Amino acid sequence: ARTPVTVTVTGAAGQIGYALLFRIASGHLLGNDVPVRLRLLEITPALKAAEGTAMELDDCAFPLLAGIDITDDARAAFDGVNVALLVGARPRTAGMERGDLLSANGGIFKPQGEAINAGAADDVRVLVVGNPANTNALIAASHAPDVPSSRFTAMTRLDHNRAKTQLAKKAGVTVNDITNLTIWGNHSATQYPDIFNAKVNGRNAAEVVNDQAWLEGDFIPTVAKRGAAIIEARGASSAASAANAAIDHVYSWVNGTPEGDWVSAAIASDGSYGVPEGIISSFPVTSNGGEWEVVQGLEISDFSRSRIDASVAELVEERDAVRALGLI
Ligand code: NAX
Repeated sequence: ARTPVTVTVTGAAGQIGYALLFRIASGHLLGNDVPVRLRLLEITPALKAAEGTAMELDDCAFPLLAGIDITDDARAAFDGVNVALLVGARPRTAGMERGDLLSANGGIFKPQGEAINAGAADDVRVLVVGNPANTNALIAASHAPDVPSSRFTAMTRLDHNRAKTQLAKKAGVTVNDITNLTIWGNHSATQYPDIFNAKVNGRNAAEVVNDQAWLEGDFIPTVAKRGAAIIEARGASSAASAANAAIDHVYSWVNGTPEGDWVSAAIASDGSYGVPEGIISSFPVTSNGGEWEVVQGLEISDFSRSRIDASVAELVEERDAVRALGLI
């Protein structure tokens, strides 16, 4: 039998954790033949709730679930970790300044980066879901100097999946007919969903749709503000769809992307497309052999250029702010 893969989930007692853990344990994260050992990291007051979730996981009798450990100690949680899903974060509350938000998250992602550096397995892959995801990933990565920076990523796959469905609806097709979509930049309201390089049944999506007013007035804001629309409708933020996107991200990373298509993920920039080196920005990416690679040579129109630049500028500002706070 295969050695179980150790998967650590932070914020395991939260609502994304609740939607995520059962899918990991049932084989959706890595494959239906890969046993997993779960490590749940929570803050002390939430340990009891995490234990409740673990009881339910036990009660599923998942054949692939080799064990569950629950802890409030980051060192224990990341010891030997192969896949780390950093979901727990400090949300912005009313009246909170950006500096306070970044500091509070620095207090979470700095020690977690250090713990990953100290104990993770050589093949560790990290996905940050907790917001501000791109910058939290940058903080964690900068405290893990022994781990290649390419192993720290942030999630824009939910934005990617949202864009896919919106484009499919507009084009009157299903998501199976949509390929080559890209989310560029930050996982925030400035993100840029790019349909100019996307395809609908192999045809250029922007030409198929041919509706710039829809693109600017409907598509881009609908994708960028979808999180707020979910909160408005559901009375709670996206959870199952966020968990699903985290599953998609790791599955693509580990098992590869289909020939001829790509996905979106926020990874450390190598300077491609003029994005400053080192910031964690969303790109069109393929995965082959377990490593993300930025898709090169795409044509970037003036419209796309200005949108990408605006989102990247926001990421540069966030990086400068966490640098000024001594968090990286
Ligand atoms: P919840 O508030 O339901 O759960 C968060 C959990 O994290 C809580 O149980 C809390 O105790 C735990 N936690 C806090 N600090 C921790 C620490 N230092 N170590 C371990 N656990 C800690 O939030 P939920 O709805 O699950 O969302 C989690 C995060 O995902 C939020 O930051 C949210 O903004 C972010 N999201 C990111 C998305 C993305 O696309 N990148 C989309 C969905 C979601 O909004």
